[in-house]
Amino acid sequence: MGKPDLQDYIVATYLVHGRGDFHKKAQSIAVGLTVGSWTDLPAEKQEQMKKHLGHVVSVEELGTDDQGSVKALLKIAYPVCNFTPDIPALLTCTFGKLSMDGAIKLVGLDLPLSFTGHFPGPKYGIEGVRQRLGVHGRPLLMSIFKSCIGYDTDTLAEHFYQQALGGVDLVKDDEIFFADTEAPFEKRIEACLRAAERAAAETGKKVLYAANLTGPVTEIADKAKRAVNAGANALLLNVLAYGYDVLHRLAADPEIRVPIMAHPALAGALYPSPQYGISAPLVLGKLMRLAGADLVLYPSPYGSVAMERAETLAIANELRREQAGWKRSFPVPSAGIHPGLVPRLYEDLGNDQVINAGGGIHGHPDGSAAGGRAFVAAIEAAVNGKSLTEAATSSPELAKALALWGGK
Ligand code: 1AE
Repeated sequence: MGKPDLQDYIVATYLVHGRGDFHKKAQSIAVGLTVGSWTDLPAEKQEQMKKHLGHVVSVEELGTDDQGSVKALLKIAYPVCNFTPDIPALLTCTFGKLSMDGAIKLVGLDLPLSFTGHFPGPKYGIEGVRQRLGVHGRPLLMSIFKSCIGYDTDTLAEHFYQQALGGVDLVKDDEIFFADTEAPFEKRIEACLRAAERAAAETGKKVLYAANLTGPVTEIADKAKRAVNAGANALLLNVLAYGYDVLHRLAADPEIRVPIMAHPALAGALYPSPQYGISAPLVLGKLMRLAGADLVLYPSPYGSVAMERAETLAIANELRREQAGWKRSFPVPSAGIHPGLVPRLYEDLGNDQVINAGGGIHGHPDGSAAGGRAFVAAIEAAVNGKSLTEAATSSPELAKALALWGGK
């Protein structure tokens, strides 16, 4: 059978390790994940099933690993007509059962317009979030609420005020904030937005608040709409715990008129193995944007939950690459970020990123507002090509942060 025209196929790339016949393996995937069996089918049935049959695009051996296993890249093309236009179908039909079949990792998904055209992508993206804040020409700064659980609404609103006073652009709930009876969701949103206005009267700056969207999946869209009606200006979702399709449906809903931030919780169960799982640029880059995340958190190469620099750049590339009809998503390198790391983050990603910190803001010796100011000074220095040491001469907050955490 001749090579198919790939514009109506989804092409999955797998990294496999083993000692067997990779061509046979590739052929069994192409058939097994599509029509089930081929050569045993009578000619008439083959004709009927032809449009659903998968094809091997290529098999490339890459050499031998330390354990003597041969590595290979297999590319398999799956007909778009086998998929419903959603991420559960995409993942199940390209890697569902296969993910449990030995040393195999999904490392690429080339998606044709006949599939991606059904996905609206991010509703706001980088430009939409910038417009909402009125901030252009520099990285944004986000602070993470730390210690949310067990605090009442007034206390959290005061914490919000301190963070906003420091000059951050966004504040997000901690992703573990589910049990919020002391600070119920809508009341907390209203209180934090009042705190944002109080801070804005002093700083002149707008701040977005991403409240953590929690609860049963059957109620989550209604809850998001209630949040919007209560004045919410952003939302946070633990996408992998809920499933990409939940994000997709929230992002596609015209009544949910706020940017959605994707938290990477659970991603470590998927990407770190060199032999198994799904690659980080797919899990946290391509699929998050496909599902409609406006901002995506992921581990930075320099902080406490380190990820390979090349992988982090590949994630950012997936989030920001030009793609017809889709807005670009903000990369948010996170975890253990402090002001001393700002020059490296800036060198890697430039202006279109969100610099995000929890401990690096709240752990400042003079408190959260001072922590924010230290970051503001570090970002301003990076944008203007100044060293942190030079910037610290006019920012006592930055000087104290550098003394505590290091950085030049
Ligand atoms: C990669 C996710 C980072 C995150 O969610 C988080 O809470 C970071 O906190 P810090 O900045 O490490 O204190």
